[in-house]
Amino acid sequence: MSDVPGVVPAPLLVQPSSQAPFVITRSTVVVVDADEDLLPLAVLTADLLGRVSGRAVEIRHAELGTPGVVRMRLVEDLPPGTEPYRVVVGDGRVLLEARTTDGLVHAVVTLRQLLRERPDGGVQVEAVRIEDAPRYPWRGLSLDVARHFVGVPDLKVVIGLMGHYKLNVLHLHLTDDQAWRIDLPSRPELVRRSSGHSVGGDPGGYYSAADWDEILAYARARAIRVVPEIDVPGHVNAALHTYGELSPDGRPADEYLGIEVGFSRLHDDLPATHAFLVDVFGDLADMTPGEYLHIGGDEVLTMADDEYVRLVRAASAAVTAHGRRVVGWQEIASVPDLPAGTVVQYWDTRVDPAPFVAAAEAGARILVSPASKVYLDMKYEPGFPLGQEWAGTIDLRQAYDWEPDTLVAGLPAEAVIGVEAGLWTETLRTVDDLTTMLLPRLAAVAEVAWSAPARRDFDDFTQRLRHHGRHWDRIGLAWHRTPDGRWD
Ligand code: TNX
Repeated sequence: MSDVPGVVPAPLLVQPSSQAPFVITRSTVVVVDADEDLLPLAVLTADLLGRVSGRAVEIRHAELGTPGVVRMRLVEDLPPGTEPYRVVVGDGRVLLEARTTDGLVHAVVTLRQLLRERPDGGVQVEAVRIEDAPRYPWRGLSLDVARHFVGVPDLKVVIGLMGHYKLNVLHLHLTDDQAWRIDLPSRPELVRRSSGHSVGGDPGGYYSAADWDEILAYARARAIRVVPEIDVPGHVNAALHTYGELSPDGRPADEYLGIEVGFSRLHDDLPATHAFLVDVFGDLADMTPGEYLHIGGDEVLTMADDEYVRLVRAASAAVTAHGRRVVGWQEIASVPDLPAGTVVQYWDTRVDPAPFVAAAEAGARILVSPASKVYLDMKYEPGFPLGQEWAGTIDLRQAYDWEPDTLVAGLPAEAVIGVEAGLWTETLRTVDDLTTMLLPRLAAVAEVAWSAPARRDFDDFTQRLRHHGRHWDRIGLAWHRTPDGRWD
């Protein structure tokens, strides 16, 4: 299959041609329709082409018949959905087409991956026609900013990588036992009292309302939606540390900076609990556009089933009251009558999936995040200096060679809405730590989520990925040269 222009995830159709390549020259311009929505993307593209070539690339509105043109436009003759796109390179020009700006973002990313340095130091793209569309509508990364805080500049690095691999959902795990990382207008005490540290006493932090807007906009410009998570009714020690009223003895819990799980919990019979749920999910809904809010629901090890059901229902009701859909970890599958359209996130490969399959059969949508394949905080190999090992080790091939549709026996394939990688940060302290765990495995997960099964082949993937290793080096990202890749 190796039509190696090095695009990851593999597009649906790649047709090299013998026409003249596109070469960035002094006369290269980006041409867009006079459509306000397209302008920011045209600016980004011109900037990118300018940076890689060392020449200033301008933007024009008129249709130019000259070579050296990157033409960007919205069209209708593509498969349905917001994401399909087309890239046509030949006769010294580039045509980028999609139905929506999100589709055009994907086209620009593909173009970026096609750029190659010429022996004379210039930059060019070989003639090719690419037609592409994703397999799944939800291609996510879940990032834990609670165990170790990830500040806005570092978060932008992660978002940039997601965009480069056409991932479209950033799921932020904003709260946990150790800390609360988002400032909510009705509950300012949460970050004031419970955001100061990270695991092991490392520095903490939180996102202000202005930070949050900046994150949303940065993601949006890269065709990425943000799904924030406030984890309840377990993983709540940070909230218990802020508010004594959330515990039966009325006393604030001690700060917790270890890495145990499952010990903290809300209490259904305390009135403060219900006011808390209404406020925090209400604020989160007000601050975040988009369809989904994540309520957590995982690893509540010290609560009777009936109380768990009541609390998950209360959190879900707080979300649906704002017209949003609920996302929750797989444990919520045990709750009868989840709201219509709820997304249940499969993660724990160690337990019996029967309740989970039953929820899917009853209409839940399933997001597939098997810890043993896509928890990218798992070590690459035994003895790796970063990460954990409770779900095993995950090398590049293991992150690549699996099938979302058939992973869980009995799961109806049409219930699967997508694939989400996870990055938990108990052991990850710096942006270099984050990118070392993400690269190259994030590219593997992205291909699982985007590319048609018939287009997937590990050997071909590592061939295409070779070029990406050079790119990560060039832009100074830390990454792991996995023995099962083919690096220079
Ligand atoms: C399980 S995955 C957790 C997290 C941990 C992670 C570490 C899930 C829903 N819960 O609380 O951080 O393992 O890999």
